[in-house]
Amino acid sequence: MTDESQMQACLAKFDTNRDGQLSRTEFDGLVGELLVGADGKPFPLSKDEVDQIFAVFDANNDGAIDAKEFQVAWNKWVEPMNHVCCFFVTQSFSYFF
Ligand SMILES: [Ca+2]
Ligand SMILES: [Ca+2]
Repeated sequence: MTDESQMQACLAKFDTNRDGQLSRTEFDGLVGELLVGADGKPFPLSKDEVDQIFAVFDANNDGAIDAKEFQVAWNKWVEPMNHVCCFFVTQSFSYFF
């Protein structure tokens, strides 16, 4: 899997209404699954902290993260956590294929 297809898979997984971008609500799902500690439990982030992370992703401040913004943020700081993402993408894909 290339980095790009991994990114697309992550975006597609959390884009529950399939409009090609992540709303703040959909982002909650991503944070809850992506940002997990070594023990597999989600980091205890407050709503304000998630709001801040969302704001970092949502570069143009329109309240949604489109594929381009997602890619930028991905390259910046999701990729370093690749192992985590790789793990859950593989896990969820194994349900479908
Ligand atoms: Ca969406
Ligand atoms: Ca945006």
